[in-house]
Amino acid sequence: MEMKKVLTIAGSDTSGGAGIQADLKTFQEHGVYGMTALTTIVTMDPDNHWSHGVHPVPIDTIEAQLKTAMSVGIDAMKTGMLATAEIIEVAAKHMKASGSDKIVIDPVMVCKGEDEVLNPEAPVAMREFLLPIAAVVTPNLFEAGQLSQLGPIRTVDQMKEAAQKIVDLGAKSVVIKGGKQLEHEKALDLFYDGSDFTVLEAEKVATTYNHGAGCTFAAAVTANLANGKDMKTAVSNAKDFVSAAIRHGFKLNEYVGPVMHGAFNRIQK
Ligand code: PXL
Repeated sequence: MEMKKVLTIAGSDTSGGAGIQADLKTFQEHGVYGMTALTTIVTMDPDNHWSHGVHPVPIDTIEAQLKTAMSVGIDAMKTGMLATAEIIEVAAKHMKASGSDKIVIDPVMVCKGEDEVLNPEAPVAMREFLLPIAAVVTPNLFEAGQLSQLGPIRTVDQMKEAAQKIVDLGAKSVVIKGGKQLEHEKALDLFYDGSDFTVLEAEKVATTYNHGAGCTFAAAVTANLANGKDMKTAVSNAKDFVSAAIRHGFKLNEYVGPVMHGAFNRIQK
């Protein structure tokens, strides 16, 4: 059996629920071979309310990882936390040079629970370098507001407007994760491929143990693309995968509860 190779260009979440850890666990669940280019290491301070420390990897080391991974030939790739405009630009250069049409951009701007944008230059650099090479972009509501420059998004109509703007900036498609943040009784996500809008509905799950849901969703889309699924199917399969992971989220400590990456395959289909 030919093994599909996937690459994540993302940060390390030491707590294991999000970032490169979420990506590798999700890739494994999909039977694809995961590779990594690590951009930052995120730590949490147990003596200060789990506040996050972001420790960037030197740019030369990031570039050396990208060269290593790209040299083997990658079937699909994704980005997560890229942290600085410089990292965004270097990652985009290597992804573009790969010629891949299966590039999933998860435009991570904040970690859950932290509401400052990691770096104000990041959305600008994402618009310029990442959206034009994206097969799909997977922003949450906040990130969609930043990428589209529409600001806070609260309704499905505003999600559609943001989706159109993101496609106008060069992305082939976009899925805006309204999730349970949206003022609606269901958890709604919006998929737009430049011609049709599809609203994906799921029951809201009453849990705060959903750390890593965004990374897991984007990684599942990437794995599905590597496995030959078309974009709409990849997005819909990924939503089922992450919904099961959220339903089985668990408490790690008093500050964080990650999703259960293996729930879809081993607890409930
Ligand atoms: O969930 C966003 C995220 C992405 N990547 C890394 C993270 C986090 C949040 O903690 O640590 C590495």
